[in-house]
Amino acid sequence: MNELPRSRVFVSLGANLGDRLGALVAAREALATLPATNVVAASRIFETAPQDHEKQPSFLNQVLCLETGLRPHDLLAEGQRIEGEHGRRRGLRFGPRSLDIDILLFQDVEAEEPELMLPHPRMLRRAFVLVPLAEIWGCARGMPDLDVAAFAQAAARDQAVRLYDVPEA
Ligand code: PH2
Ligand code: MG
Ligand code: MG
Repeated sequence: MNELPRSRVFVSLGANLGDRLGALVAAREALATLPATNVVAASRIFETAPQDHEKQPSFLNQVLCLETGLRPHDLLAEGQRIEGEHGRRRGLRFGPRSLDIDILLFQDVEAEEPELMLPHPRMLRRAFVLVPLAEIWGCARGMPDLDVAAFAQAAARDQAVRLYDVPEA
């Protein structure tokens, strides 16, 4: 069967409940095994102060660059399935979560639907997205021409983001 041409996609991972590091590692492995999908690059992992709803534990965050033949809604559904398999319960908006997988940018796609907005509407004001995204922005193809490094620097001035020291396995 002929495969669809693959698109580059940036995805953000976040967790602030339970085994945060385990959830990020498992999410990356699960995304890498989706049909017609591979991980092109992974940022380092950052420990970040909670945004939008501040009374909750700190997060671990990471951004991945994927290449996928899946369509945006299919990737969204797969991400939600993986969240569910890692104990995600739908609760408070912006509240604590065992695993969050958000599509940030999808090559050559803009979407304005309640369940899928692309580019992600809040990404440019979130240091926990921008700082890891800036590390792997070299993978961008068919994305808006943004100075991600400058946005990351500006956001990181008032939002705490620090490199997370991943323990040796
Ligand atoms: N996710 C949210 C709300 N606030 N804050 C940080 N630091 N990291 C997140 O991933 C995060 C957040 C809603 O998805
Ligand atoms: Mg989110
Ligand atoms: Mg989400």
